[in-house]
Order: sequence, then C-alpha cells, then structure tokens
Amino acid sequence: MYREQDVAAPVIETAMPIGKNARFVIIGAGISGVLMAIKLRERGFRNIVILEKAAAMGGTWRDNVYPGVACDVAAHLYSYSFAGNPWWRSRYAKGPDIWKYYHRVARRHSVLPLIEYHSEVVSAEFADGAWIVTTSDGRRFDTDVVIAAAGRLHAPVMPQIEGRESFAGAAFHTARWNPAIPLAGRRIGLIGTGSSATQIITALSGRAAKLSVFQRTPQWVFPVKDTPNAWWRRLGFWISKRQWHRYYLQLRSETEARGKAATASEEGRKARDQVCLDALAAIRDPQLRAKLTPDYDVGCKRLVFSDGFHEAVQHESVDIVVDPIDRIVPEGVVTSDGRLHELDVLAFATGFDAHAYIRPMKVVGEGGVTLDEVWRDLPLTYRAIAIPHMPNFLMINGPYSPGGTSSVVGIAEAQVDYILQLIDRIVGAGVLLSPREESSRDWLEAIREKSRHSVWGTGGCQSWYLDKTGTPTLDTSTLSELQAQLSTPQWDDFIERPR
Ligand code: N01
Repeated sequence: MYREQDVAAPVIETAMPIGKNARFVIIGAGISGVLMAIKLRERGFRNIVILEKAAAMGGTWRDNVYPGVACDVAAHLYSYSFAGNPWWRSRYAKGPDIWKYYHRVARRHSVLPLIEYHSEVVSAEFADGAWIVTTSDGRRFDTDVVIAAAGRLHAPVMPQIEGRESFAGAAFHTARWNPAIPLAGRRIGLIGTGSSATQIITALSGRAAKLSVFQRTPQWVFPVKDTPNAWWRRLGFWISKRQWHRYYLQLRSETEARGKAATASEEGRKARDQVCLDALAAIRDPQLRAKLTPDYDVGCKRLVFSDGFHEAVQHESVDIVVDPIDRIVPEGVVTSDGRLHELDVLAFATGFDAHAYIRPMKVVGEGGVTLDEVWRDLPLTYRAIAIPHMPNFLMINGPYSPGGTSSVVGIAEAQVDYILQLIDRIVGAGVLLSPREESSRDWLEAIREKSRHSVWGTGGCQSWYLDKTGTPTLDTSTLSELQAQLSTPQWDDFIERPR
C-alpha cells in the first residue's frame, strides 16, 4: 500500500498564474462534458478540447436509440438550468428530442467546434506539472487540467451465455440498437427487465408478432402519466417565466421526493410501495402477476417509472419467460425446460459496467502512482470529483456520485460549479491541486456508511449499484443536499503545490 508521503512533491519555488491561457482537456462530449465546456468558455477560457471517442456528441442519447427510448426524469428538470426549454412536448421527453436539445445548446454555445471526434483517450500521464493525454490513434494533447466526463453507464455488458454468437438473426445490446432492422410483425427476444427493457416492452407490445422477454428478476415499476404539454401551455411557459418557474418547482419537489427512494421515511416508503403494489394488483392474469412480483424491497434496484408498462405486458403478443436461459442457438433461445423460443431478432437489455468509470484508460499521476493502484481496493475519490495523487485531474459523475432517480443534469451542474471553484484556484494561483488521501477516505467512508444502510444495500436485491462487497457505489444525497455540500470547497481537504 502506497502512502501520501511516498509521493515526492515537485520543488518549484514560485507559483505562476496560468490565467486565461490555461489548457483544458475534457474527456467525453455527453451532457456533462458539453456543460463543462460551456462553463469554461463563459469564464473566458479558449484553450479547450473535448475528446470524444464516437462520431457524434450526446453520450447516452446518441448511443440509446432503441424503440421507446425516453427519459423518466421530467424533461424540464433534464435540461440545463441556464438553457431551459419551454417547448418540451410532454412531461417526459423522448430520446431523440433530448439529443436534439443538447446538440442545439452545444451549437448555440459554440462548443461543437471544440470536439475532436473519433478520439478515444487511452492514457493520461502527469509529468512536469501538466498532463499528457493520448488517444488510441497516437495523438498527444498537452494540458493543464483534465476533466473526465465519460459517464457511468457507457460500457455495455453482454452476458456470458453459451452460443451467444451463434444466433442467426440480428442481435445487439440495447445501447447498440440497429434501427435499420425491421421489427413490426417479427419475433423478438429481449433479455433483461431493467429500465431499458421496460421502455422497449412498452413500445413493442402489440407491434411485434411476438415479444419473448427473458426475465431473471422482476422489477418494481412505478406507474407515471406522461402528460403532453399542449401548445398553449408551452406558449404560456414561454411568455410567463413565473408560470414556467412554478411548474419547474413543482416537478423538482416531486423528483426530490422520489429521489429520496434510498432514505425515504417510513410513511413516504409505504405510500410509494402502495402505488407499485396497486399497479401490480391491476394485472388480470394471476400467473402473470405472480411472475412480475418482486421478492425484494421497492427502490432496492433502480425504480422503473413507466407510463404503459402494466398494460403493455398484458398484451397477448408478450410472453414473460421466467425459466432460466440455457443457451442461444441459431434459431433462438433455449430455456432450462428445454423449450426453444424461436426468434428473428434478439436484444440484450443487460445493462452496463457501471464500475469501469474512466477505465480501461491508463491514468498515471504524480510520482508514477497509477489510478489502478489508487483504486485497487475501492474507487477512492474526494466528493466524486477529485482523486488523491492526481493533481488537476477532475471528474464529473465519478464513483459515489448521487444517483438513483435524481436528474443527472442537476448533479452534473452542482459538480461543475464546484470544479469551477477549484479551477479558479488552479489557474489564478498557478497551483497543482489534489485531495488529501485521508480526507478522501473519510468522505468515502461516510458516503458508504449512509448508502450501506439505505434500501440499495438492505433491500435484498442485486443491482448495478453494488460493488463486489455488496456496498452501493452511490451517494444517497438528494440534489438539494448535494448543492449544499458542494457550495464551497473545504480547502484544508486539498494539497496545494506550486506548479
Ligand atoms: O440495465 P439494468 P438497463 N441473463 O442493469 C438482466 C439507466 N436508464 O439498461 O436483475 C438474464 O438495469 C438483469 O437481470 P437481474 C438507469 O439508471 C435510465 O435497463 O440482474 N438476464 C436486468 O434485468 C438504469 O438503472 C433510463 O437478475 C440478465 C437487466 O438485464 C440503468 O440505465 C432509461 C443477464 C439489466 O438491467 C441501466 O438500465 C434506461 C443474464 N445473463 C436506463 N444479465 C431513464 O429513463 C443481465 N440480465 C432515465
């Protein structure tokens, strides 16, 4: 185990301000990376590069184009606070509309020209007070500050099922959906029952000739109503900022309440559970109802919100298959009871490697300490934003960020505001800033202690929230709590060295 004192501090006597010429590399052109670039530009910085591995910006909303893709956080909350959009067509926005919104904001703020596409970062190495960032095609970017904004749910997981590659029809992960493949009137297999699968089931029920859903674990689904915003309402929002703001506050308090899923009061929990139970009780076929009834606490896995799932799943074209998958064959999926489910298309709604974070990128900090070393036991961070021994290397939505059902946009904004305060210091005083290892450990232990006792840790389920020890890797804080925690940096928690 290395210790803080093992790492030699650079011996430079005078700190030189870097000023507006400071160089920034942002990794990822999703919602967080674009936000970071906008805020840096507003501060007058011009030396900004966003390295994006794909051919377009938009992260999650570029990758996920499956049928029914939408955001179950209200659209007005899933927008940047400085770029509100009165024109959202309904309470919950569809995936393509979200992508268009973020693309439009990026264009208006002149961020698109900063993006280097097809630029997958393979390493970031700290040397002589700065970072050298290298892409897979060998290009090198020298920078003063690195901001990793690669997202948590971007590495699709394909299950290890015998014969997976042998399927003769079209097969893909939900985050690699091929929109060119026709679906109407075809036999479709869907493995998984998380938020992505629920949206697909709702969209394809009655459209596919047959939709076979291979369910390993049933999900708690909270029914919501996706009310359209009529044209006069949208116009009203545009004309009256007050009316719009009132609606925003109402949405925010509802979302805060559901964001408390992990730590809700007894009373709040009971009310929420009852909504889910009532929706299940309305399923007419008792056998289907039994199949869809989870045996763990509501909110243990990420709660699924849906308008239409309970109806969709009762359509005669939908078959909820609970016998475990035995193998995949060219014709379809064979379950453990020996039944062959013949399919034309097979979709894997099997989630993401939420624990990869910025890896497999190689990160080497001061004194040659690698990220793999710092994260050997746990992904040690300070406030999910900074990493010990990685000076001037910052993250948005890093390990132990709040999660659950809050708006990831609000979380990113709170983190970016905090990062900007660090950047003001880095640039203004010309320093290297990294969090103390001890402060990071204290912070992390407090977060883990809280989340361990939340329903994520105690609710009796398996989920992507949990690490190998069964401890959730998310902070239970609501957005308001996070904003309060991140309002001012505690400078004593940082080591500051001249560059
Ligand atoms: O993935 P998941 P997701 N055999 O990990 C099953 C966000 N999101 O893409 O529960 C059979 O939730 C697995 O089964 P089990 C949101 O944060 C947001 O749906 O492990 N099944 C599970 O059912 C969400 O939480 C929106 O037993 C296998 C499923 O695959 C996150 O993305 C919309 C299997 C994976 O579920 C991920 O959601 C969509 C196997 N070998 C997503 N392996 C919004 O609207 C895995 N499974 C904001």
